Amino acid sequence: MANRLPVDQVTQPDGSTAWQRSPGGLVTALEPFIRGRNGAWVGWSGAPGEAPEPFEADGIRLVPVPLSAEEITRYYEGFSNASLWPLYHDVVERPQYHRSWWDTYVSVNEQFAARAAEVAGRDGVVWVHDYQLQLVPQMLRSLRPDLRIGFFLHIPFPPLELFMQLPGRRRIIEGLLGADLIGFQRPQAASNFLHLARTLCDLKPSQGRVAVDSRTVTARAFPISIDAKSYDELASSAEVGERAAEIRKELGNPDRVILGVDRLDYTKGIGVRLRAFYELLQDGKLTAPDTVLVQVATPSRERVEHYITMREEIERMVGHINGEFGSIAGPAVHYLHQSMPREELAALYRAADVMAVTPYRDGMNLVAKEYVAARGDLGGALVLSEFAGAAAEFKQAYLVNPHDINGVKDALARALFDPPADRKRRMRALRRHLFGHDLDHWAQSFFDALEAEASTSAGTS
Ligand code: GDG
Repeated sequence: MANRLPVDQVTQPDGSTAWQRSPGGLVTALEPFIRGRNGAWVGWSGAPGEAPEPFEADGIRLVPVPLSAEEITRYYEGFSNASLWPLYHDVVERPQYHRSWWDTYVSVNEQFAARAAEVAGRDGVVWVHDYQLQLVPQMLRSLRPDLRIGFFLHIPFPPLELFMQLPGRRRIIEGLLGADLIGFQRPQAASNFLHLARTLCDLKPSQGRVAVDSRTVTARAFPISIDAKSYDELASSAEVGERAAEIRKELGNPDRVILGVDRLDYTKGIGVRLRAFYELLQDGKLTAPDTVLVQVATPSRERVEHYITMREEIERMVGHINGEFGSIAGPAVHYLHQSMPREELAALYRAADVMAVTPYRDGMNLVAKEYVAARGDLGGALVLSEFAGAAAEFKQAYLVNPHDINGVKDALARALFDPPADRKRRMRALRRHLFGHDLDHWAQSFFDALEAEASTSAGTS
């Protein structure tokens, strides 16, 4: 179960509509598990109004949950993306709370739970994903006590000091405790959760586990990953290699290319790297267009207020830098507010000397992992925020504190100018870690742990 089904509705040339699989890594990773168990995917279709009947797409049974326009505004854009999202990301923006948003979050979670309760087989396994559905585990358990329930949170889980501001805070913790296994990106998130279970629900967690009624619930880290092998293959293909060379040519054959790829989101610290790049140009440590910054900012949540203002700020900054440091020969910052095909992204990774990933807070950050997977040539260097989940694994990246602009400038300069042998050594170490911890490893270890939990709980109850 996830907020979204892994499909998008597309309009055909003849005007009729059809479903097309969205290219996300998650569905590819889970596909073998879903198929192998005769499973289904429960989620929202992405459009308001009535839901189509369950259907098959590329061999996976999809079970749509309908959402009205008002539910989308309150549950999805409101409580999920304007209350929970900023709160869980260290209050980078001030969360907004409205009672009507919370009420709709509860009722939509009820609809999801009811739909899953109808379709799950007897003694089946249900894996619930992400912050939009945190009440589902408990709701589903009360409808279907025979099920084994896992939950995975893709974004950070905040410390007690921040979480306590959430109206509905206790319901959320109780909701999650309906699962047998709760997975987080980082160990700190699991311990934040257990601390809250103690404070808000008067429970006694110990060593990553907590007894609830006659059950045991486990909370642990399962850092998500990517399909490293297939990304590596894609990025080292002749087509992508040619396109990477062409990109550098189109950029005017600069000496150095810095790249950022993010959803246009205030958590991603796009402004941080623009600021650092700007100051390096001002200091004369870099010159444009010998060095350029390419920033892909994929459109995201465009109806949510915070996103509208942040887009204006970023675009003003890009204009400012280009006004000052661009030339007739070309801009200093190439800013692309658009979504692009996977192949083009892989070519950009391959064309970039430095990848700048500077979020203020991020559950994991798959872009960092994709960049490493794409650099089978051992070229390139990764500048990575300590506040991204990926930093816990990628110790050999150029790690930075995104709140410290001087530190970011310094890391960018080192990543650009360190001797090639040092950069290579770092990239080799990053790749070694990544290939030993890919997406399949993540999904398999979660399922294994869920099965182990269920048998332990069955033994103790
Ligand atoms: C959440 C958490 C966690 C981006 N632009 C384009 C494009 N992308 C793809 C990237 C990457 C994905 O989108 C973004 O993943 P991230 O992990 O960087 O960030 P979120 O979207 O915020 O994801 C995050 C993740 O869940 C998984 O648990 O890591 O912390 O916030 O795969 O390549 N893909 C294409 N065109 C684009 O223009 N094709």
